[in-house]
Amino acid sequence: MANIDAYLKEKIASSGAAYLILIDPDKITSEETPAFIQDCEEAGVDGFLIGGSLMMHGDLDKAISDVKECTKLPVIIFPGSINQVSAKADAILFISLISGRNPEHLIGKHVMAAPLIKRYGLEPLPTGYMLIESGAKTTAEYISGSSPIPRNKPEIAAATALAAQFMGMKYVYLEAGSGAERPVPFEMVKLVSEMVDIPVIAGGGIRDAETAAEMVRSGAKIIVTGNYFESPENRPRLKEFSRAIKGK
Ligand code: 1GP
Repeated sequence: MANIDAYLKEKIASSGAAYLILIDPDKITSEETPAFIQDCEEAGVDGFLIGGSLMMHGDLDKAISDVKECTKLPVIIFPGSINQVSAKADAILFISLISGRNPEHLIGKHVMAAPLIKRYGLEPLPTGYMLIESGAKTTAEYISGSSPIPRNKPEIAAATALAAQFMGMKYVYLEAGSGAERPVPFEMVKLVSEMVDIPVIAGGGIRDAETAAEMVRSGAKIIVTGNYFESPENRPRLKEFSRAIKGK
């Protein structure tokens, strides 16, 4: 699919918010993929993020091909590391870990990845990525070796997001971490959304439709869920999440 940035912004304009499902290649098999993608499509999901902080045995290329075989919805890489650049996706979140102060995650990895992204013809989506304290230490925090923004300091998140916008980033991502005990506080989503003009993405620890809806009411424009729908018994609720996010 061409121009994923325009696609996402059109979805946000028409529905108020977009809904992306995070697929962790470690957590789904090729056999399970078609039924899951079909459920997502029927529920009105707008696209897929694919990647993970840690990839134990999953094959990113294969996982992307599996998804793309079943859908025309965009597949966007959410890279956990420099190894997660694949020509098979439509786009890649070009993330800078702006909550941290580790130069490798602010520019180092990017220098290594940029030529590859160009060669593969992947659309980069420049994204200011912020880890937000969410209870227990998350994989993203541990792997990146950076501390999250304290959850009771929304003003730090807002100032950081504004700096990202001024640097030209197109999205800002408030991340509680996959499987987080607590999602990003609504108050923080609200303050950040009021501060910036670029779309705010919220994810991590969202396990019910009402939380997703409240994220959107607080100003988030893209909602991401991963873990919750990895369990097949939760999938009948996909539609409820999607409707809540789109304010229906
Ligand atoms: C997306 O990493 C999250 O930002 C996904 O989090 O797996 O907790 O939904 P969950």
